[in-house]
Amino acid sequence: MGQVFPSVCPLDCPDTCGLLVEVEGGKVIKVTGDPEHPFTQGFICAKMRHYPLLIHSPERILTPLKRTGPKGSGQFKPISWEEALKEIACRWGEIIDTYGAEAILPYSYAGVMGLIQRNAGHPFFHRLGASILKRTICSPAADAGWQLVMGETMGTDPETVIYSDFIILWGTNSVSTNLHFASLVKRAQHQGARVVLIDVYRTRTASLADEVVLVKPGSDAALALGMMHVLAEEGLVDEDFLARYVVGYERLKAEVLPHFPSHRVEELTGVPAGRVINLAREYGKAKAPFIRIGHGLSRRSNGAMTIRAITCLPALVGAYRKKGGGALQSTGTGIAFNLEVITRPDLKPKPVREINMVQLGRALTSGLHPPIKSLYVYHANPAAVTPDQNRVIAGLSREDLFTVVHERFMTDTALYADLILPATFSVEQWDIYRSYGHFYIQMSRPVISPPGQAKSNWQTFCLLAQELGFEEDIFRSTEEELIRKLLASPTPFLEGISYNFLASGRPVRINTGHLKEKKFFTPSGKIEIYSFQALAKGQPALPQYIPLKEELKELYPFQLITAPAHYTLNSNFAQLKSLQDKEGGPHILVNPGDCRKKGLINGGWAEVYNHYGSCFLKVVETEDVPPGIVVAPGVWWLKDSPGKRNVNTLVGDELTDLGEGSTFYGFRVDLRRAF
Ligand SMILES: Nc1nc2c(c(=O)[nH]1)N[C@H]1C(S)=C(S)[C@@H](COP(=O)(O)OP(=O)(O)OC[C@H]3O[C@@H](n4cnc5c(=O)[nH]c(N)nc54)[C@H](O)[C@@H]3O)O[C@H]1N2
Ligand SMILES: Nc1nc2c(c(=O)[nH]1)N[C@H]1C(S)=C(S)[C@@H](COP(=O)(O)OP(=O)(O)OC[C@H]3O[C@@H](n4cnc5c(=O)[nH]c(N)nc54)[C@H](O)[C@@H]3O)O[C@H]1N2
Ligand SMILES: [Mo]
Repeated sequence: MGQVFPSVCPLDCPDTCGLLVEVEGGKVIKVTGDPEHPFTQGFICAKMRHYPLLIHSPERILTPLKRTGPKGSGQFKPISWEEALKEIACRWGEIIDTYGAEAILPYSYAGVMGLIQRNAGHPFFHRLGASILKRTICSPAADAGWQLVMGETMGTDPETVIYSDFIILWGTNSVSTNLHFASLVKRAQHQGARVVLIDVYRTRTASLADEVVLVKPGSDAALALGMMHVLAEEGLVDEDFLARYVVGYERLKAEVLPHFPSHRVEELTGVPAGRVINLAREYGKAKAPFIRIGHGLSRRSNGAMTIRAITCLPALVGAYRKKGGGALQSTGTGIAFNLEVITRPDLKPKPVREINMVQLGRALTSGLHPPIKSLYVYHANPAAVTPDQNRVIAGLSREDLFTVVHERFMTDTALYADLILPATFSVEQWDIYRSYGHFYIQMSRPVISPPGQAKSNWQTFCLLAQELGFEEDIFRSTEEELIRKLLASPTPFLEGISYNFLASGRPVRINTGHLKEKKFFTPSGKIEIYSFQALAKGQPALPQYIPLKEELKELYPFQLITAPAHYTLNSNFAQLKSLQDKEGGPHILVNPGDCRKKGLINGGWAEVYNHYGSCFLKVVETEDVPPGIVVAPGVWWLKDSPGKRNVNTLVGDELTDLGEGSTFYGFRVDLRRAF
């Protein structure tokens, strides 16, 4: 038995699990859940049980590498950190002299979610004056939709769901993507709660639900408005709550809801009128209804509006004043920290341009002024995860683009680097974590030494700052000092939470007591069904149903759902053979009738294509997916995909109605039998 240390899961997942890491002979031999973590309660997902295999993988990059062959060929030679840093400084110096610092673009997202390592590049790139990356790939439309109704109000505490008697999982495959919440939902169910899943196909979470409601993709706002219509017609609203805490209900009732009688909702959503009525009645009559809102349904052209409409439902029935009632899209605990202590926007020499990460391919291949001449990628894998993959790869292939990738593995993105810098794992670095799916924060320290010459994001940016002669103190701070600084700039949420307690590695709940006096953090102090903020943003003042664009229906008859996979997390873990086998490798779920129509064979391969590109996926025939919809779970490595492209070749870089977010779920495809 080795020594056991507390740690935190660094992955981009709402659960942010408390871990126990067993170390023997300088190696992590086992990762389990920390039973003392109040939310994650001692169990972890199948993915993280495989963490030691990744940490000690023979595939890890251990030294800086310099490209010796064509881009993408994977030919590199080891060099020293000194050489690598000198080359970066020299190339950037030339680029800045000719084009200015905005010709340099950082690209990072969610490889590590700790506040220090995740934001480590911000002060550096601000100081450099580089272009700013709009980090919009995941949830900005969902956030914007929530925000119009609820402002800065935090989501309902997920731990209270055990007191709910009626739970809607709306566009969230919790059993795969929010496991610990799913477990609380099960507990509520054992105590008598009814659980309804609203999705576009039968996900793993369907097995947890008492009822599965399948909607036409992108039609959820119509369902939400249809439910509100029933609530209003049948007097199932909480008049007292509406009068005290809500703005705009009367106008919604008069101007919008009459357009959503159940028979029309049936046409729009595919949900039989009777079920719409029943769902609304059950919701309206529940003692404490809870809605868990996923991000998936926001990754569409009408995504923010969809979330906005759903977010109005709890207001009608006064769910927020019932223990166990409410709604959760994200806990919104970001406001607990004064993050600018780390990100340091004040270091910017002047205002700089912003580039949307969803449109990386476009940015690298179209005539921007100045052009992007250098890309610095850290804890992200754009070649695999970003929309419009063909254009992303065309951009990454540019001989004149100086690309640096800070990575742990030879990812699809690293293959296109001029220089690769070796990166660490969470168990080799300091950090402090918050969660978007619960209210605990937790610190983690290194429990093993990094192998080879691997360095953390923060250490690497400090070295780069030194090389470029940046004098600011922050670039001489250690990670531990930064955590102290973050905690020394407290917000009411951190009151009474000391560095010393956190340093023990235990999770602590942020304080939310002070929120009690003021309930809703919107401009009016009330829940805003009618929203002046929306008007100011060019949106309708009241929630509406905005249909998806259907122009290409004739050409491409299938709606493609690029859902998260159960055994991988974005592109993480997808390199492990054991998990590949469990998940089934790159595949697509197709309704049996559609298989017949298209001559596809269960277990055979299909070429899936549209005007963006094509990729090959193994056909899995299943009744779980309705006709006209195909589901391609996971982000598979291009290396492991026939044709060296994955499903993101089929996804365009169009943006959402608000928030400039990705529209991963918004594309149509056709399929043909391949081999
Ligand atoms: N088809 C499809 N595409 C998707 C999605 C989908 O469900 N389907 N999901 C989308 C969503 S929601 C998101 S959030 C994005 C995620 O996009 P990304 O965050 O870019 O995706 P990851 O696959 O997590 O890649 C993270 C990389 O960071 C590396 N890494 C981990 N820790 C560290 C570290 O400490 N330092 C450094 N330097 N590197 C580190 C890992 O090895 C990994 O290669 O993908 C999006 N793309
Ligand atoms: N195992 C695993 N866990 C993960 C991830 C992963 O890749 N794998 N990714 C992590 C990340 S980065 C994120 S952002 C979160 C992902 O969190 P979410 O984006 O909330 O992902 P899901 O929980 O899968 O929710 C997406 C669901 O939306 C459904 N959906 C799509 N379109 C519609 C629609 O129009 N209407 C309705 N009602 N449903 C629709 C999809 O079928 C899918 O089941 O999970 C995190 N956790
Ligand atoms: Mo995400």
